[in-house]
Amino acid sequence: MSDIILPRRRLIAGAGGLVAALPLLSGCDAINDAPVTRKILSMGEEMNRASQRALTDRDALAREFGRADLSPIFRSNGTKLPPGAAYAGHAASGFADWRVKVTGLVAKPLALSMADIRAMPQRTQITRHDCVEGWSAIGEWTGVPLSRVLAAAGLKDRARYIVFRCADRIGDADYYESCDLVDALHPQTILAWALNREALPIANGAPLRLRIERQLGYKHAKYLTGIEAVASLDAIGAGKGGYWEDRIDYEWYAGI
Ligand SMILES: Nc1nc2c(c(=O)[nH]1)N[C@H]1C(S)=C(S)[C@@H](COP(=O)(O)O)O[C@H]1N2
Ligand SMILES: [Mo]
Repeated sequence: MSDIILPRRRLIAGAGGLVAALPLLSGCDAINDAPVTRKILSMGEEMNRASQRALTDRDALAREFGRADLSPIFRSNGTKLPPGAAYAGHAASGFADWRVKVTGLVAKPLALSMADIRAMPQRTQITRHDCVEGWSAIGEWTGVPLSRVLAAAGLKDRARYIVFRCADRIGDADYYESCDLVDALHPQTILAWALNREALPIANGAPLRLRIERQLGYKHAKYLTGIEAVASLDAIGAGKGGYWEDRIDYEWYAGI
């Protein structure tokens, strides 16, 4: 069994706080010899294989495209301009005073300016955005990997989910989203400030939006104001992990 457990341990260690969440079978006890135990262990082994496959798949990269594939126009959906004087003021001053707060289960809470974010290591990726409403678009995104921001803040062991807070309100509630640490630490999960090598347009989430490339469009929170590490989503919004998840039957894990 060690050939199964060891890669899982490595993978899980890479995800930091996930370590305690996933049970590992120990394969070296004397009781292994009892036939019933052996049967149960081999069932566990199959489950290990299945969960390893699932985790490995979730680590895979989303397809990346070339510049020739870029959509001529990257349309906007949902909020196109957050209402209110506060956002208008930020937009008028080029988001010079915009801060993205990193809070919750972190060793060192942060309040990052756009200059701070641009000074961190960057990643550029050309990916396809898929909206459940039935459209797709290919865009080139540049931003800081979320893993870098979380590393700078220092995730505490109890952190299991990352909540994304947004500046816009739809109807009676603020837009928000969340993901687990597999997606939060995925190399293509970035906080993007540029679309097609230009400053992110307001309609697409200026000054900063999430790109979480293995999931559907509504997970890609725009107008980011906060990033919060939590142990549970129960007390956030209505507890289903996102604005649309709380209201209609959109899946929390919207994998593509
Ligand atoms: N803050 C915020 N983020 C949001 C939304 C929104 O209304 N508000 N809409 C979501 C949906 S449904 C989609 S498809 C994408 C659209 O991104 P775009 O406007 O850049 O096309 O943003 C997502 N993120
Ligand atoms: Mo969407």
